[in-house]
Amino acid sequence: MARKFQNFINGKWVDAKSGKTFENRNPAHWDEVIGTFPKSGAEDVEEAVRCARKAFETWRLVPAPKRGDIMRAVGDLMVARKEDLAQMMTREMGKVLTETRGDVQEGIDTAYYASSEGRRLFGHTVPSELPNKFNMAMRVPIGVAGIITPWNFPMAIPTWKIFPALLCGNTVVFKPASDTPATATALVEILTAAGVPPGVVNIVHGGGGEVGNAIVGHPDVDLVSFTGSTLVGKKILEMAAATLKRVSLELGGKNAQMVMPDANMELALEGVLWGAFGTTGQRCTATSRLLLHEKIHDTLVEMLVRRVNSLRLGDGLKEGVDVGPCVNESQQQTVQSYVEIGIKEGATLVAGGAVPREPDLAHGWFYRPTVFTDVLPHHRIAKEEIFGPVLSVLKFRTLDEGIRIMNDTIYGLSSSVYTTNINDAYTAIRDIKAGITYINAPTIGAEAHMPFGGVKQTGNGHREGGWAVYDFFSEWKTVYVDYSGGLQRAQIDNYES
Ligand code: UN1
Repeated sequence: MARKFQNFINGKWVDAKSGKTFENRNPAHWDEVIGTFPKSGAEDVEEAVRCARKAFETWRLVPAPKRGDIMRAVGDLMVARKEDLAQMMTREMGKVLTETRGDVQEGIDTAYYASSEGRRLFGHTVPSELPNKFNMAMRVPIGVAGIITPWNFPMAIPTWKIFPALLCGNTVVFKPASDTPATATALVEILTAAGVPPGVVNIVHGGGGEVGNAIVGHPDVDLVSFTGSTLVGKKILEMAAATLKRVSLELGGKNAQMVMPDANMELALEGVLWGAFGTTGQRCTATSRLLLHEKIHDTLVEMLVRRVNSLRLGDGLKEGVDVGPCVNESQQQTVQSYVEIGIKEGATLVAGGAVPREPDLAHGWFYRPTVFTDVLPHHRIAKEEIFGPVLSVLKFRTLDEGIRIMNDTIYGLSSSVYTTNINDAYTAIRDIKAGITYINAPTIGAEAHMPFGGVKQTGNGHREGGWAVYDFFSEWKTVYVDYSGGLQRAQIDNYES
């Protein structure tokens, strides 16, 4: 019997007011139902926001170090449940167990970082221009945070947003992706077990059109943090303009790995295999373009094709599987349609390009790891985010040309250069337009204590991760204390002539 899941509002597990539900299935075996979840609507969001607003009045007054202690307990509980969370996540969205363990670990790292931030949350004290006057700026909580997250990092991404939001003293209304509601539910259970009081974290399951829109449109939601597609991100920003909410968007990518002729070829090969086909290519940091210098192009393509063809597809829970399924049928169809586009545009399909026919893969949304060569910068498969196991290989002749091709995209999340030439490495670091640049490492692999985010249409300038995310989830309060006993006029009394 599939488990029946519920929303969590004001410390209580409840059904959607409408009583409607939806199913969540295992993408590696779509006949396996993981659970039924409430198909919520605006009325459920209304209730959650009301309770979060009320809880804010007490949570904002809890000392930040105390909130940090709760975050440490959250981390400890995640450590204890790491394996069972990873197994649940693999069943729910398909990526292999080593990766879902990494996903949980990213959450653990984020919890411990948040815990220590409780004893920092630094502000500034700054000298006043007037005597006997004290100036400071401190971080204060903002209010109710709407958190809308994707399915590809079902644990890590919610923790990137929820932990700093809570640590800063905000309360949360959380809408996880409909493809990964069970992992999200486990996170809320852990937060509650660690001592987060009723109303401080609320989860409302359901679709973006109903639950997501209701959160973004709600006048009592003060900030929204969203990770997902650029298309939806733009709509969120438009909708949020009506109430002038603070919005953090982490959107699409068309990340490239560039290989110079002096690079270590084995290393570059390992890098692109991991970057392009890890998580079945379903990361916003995934490598979807491989830029090869003409001198090593043919050699590396040959090495690559051999290895891509030997990647083992399968249920991510099984030992020895390299690549899991796409998350759902529509994602698999998107991949197939881009393969057809690539062929039509004149690129050469050198690996994959099909749904596998093996009987043990017949009940999952699998797609063979795919490589195109002879891709040109104007091809759609060189420009558009596919979010699947498809790699486009392009050729360049000089470092400058490589960087130009690298930057020829509306996105700017992650980037990678393989070279042993330090001058080229630093030139690339300076000239690549992306939020993240790796040297001799793949485009994936961001660490939780570093800023994460992109430029151009990958986002709207905010960062997650590390110290930077605390800027988003707190507001500056500037304070002047005049202890001179008289009226002192800034800009005037010091400059009377
Ligand atoms: C994402 O794809 O949205 O750097 C996040 C990485 C991971 C996070 C990816 N640590 O690939």
